[in-house]
Amino acid sequence: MRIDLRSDTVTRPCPGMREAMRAAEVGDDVNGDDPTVLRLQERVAALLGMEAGLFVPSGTMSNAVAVRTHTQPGDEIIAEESSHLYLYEGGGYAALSGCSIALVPGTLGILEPEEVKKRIRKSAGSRSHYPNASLVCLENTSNRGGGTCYPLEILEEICGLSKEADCRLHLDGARLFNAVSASEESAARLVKGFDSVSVCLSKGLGAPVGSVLVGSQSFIERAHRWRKLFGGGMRQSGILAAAGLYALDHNLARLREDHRRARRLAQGLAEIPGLSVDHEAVQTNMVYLRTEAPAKQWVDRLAEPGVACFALGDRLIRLVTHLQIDDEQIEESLMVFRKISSTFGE
Ligand code: TLP
Repeated sequence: MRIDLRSDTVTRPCPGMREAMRAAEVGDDVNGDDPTVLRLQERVAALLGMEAGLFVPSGTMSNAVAVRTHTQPGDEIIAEESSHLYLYEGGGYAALSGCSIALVPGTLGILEPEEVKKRIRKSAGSRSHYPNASLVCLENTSNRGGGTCYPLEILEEICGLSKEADCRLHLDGARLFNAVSASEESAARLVKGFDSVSVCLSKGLGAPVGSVLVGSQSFIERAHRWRKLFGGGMRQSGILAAAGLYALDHNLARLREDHRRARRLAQGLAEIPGLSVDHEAVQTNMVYLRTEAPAKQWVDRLAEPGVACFALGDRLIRLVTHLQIDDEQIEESLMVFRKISSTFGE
């Protein structure tokens, strides 16, 4: 595909990143002596104002390890109804942690504190009818919400009420740095009330593999055991961690370019007959596009001239900007969209 807008996961390591990987000093991380992995874990923990970090192979495993570490089988977790944890992680919370899930409807993926509070239920006081809600999971940015960001006050309110109800808080921050870039806040400020945070290196930051789970020292010590059980202990993983460190050095500040290009894409697409965009939702690097014709037909016709994107519903397409999409490709994809639009009239 010439212009790959399917996801920010599709980027390939640039020559500088590959060189950093080649030159990485490695050890055996299962034995805890890979210096590059240790550096990455410390760096991400410090960036997020947390005590410790754990390098894991994927965002999915990072969330699974967090849920398992925070909960007991029979507990309930609370999450937004279109969260990645619920929609796209194979039901891991049930299969790997034995938890049920209480789904809360959000607006553009963002939860209202009152709605979260209503869903928290405890076994005590219910004659043991209810499970124990013990973990609230938020996602920032919200992927299915459109790449939308939580306002800081809402985060603080949800963290406060969850703690009062004796629940732990986990943040799926696969795209936390997009939220940081779109706000005036530091990463540490945005995650302050959380007990654990998962950040992905292989989305907008452009590394080929890996996520880092951060939290308190004691949380990470317990999480270490579950990473091992889930098969996520890696050996000379400094090669991968080096890509993550390179990404943190080179690709954080440029996320705002992806956001600017997503806004340009949204604006251009909204002018094309048969397409509409909710501009309020275009806050970071994603554009969700409503189509009058079936989304699958759009995706198939766009593929021919080389524009790749995903249909995420009958009439819904997602486009994602990333570090291998430049201004020229945005203009070229708009041209292709215009051309395809005219084929629906025929
Ligand atoms: N999201 C992918 C697909 O799985 C949908 C994408 O293309 O957006 N949390 C969030 C919010 C995510 O968007 C993703 C990946 C993950 C976790 C999981 O990360 P990986 O793919 O590393 O397991």
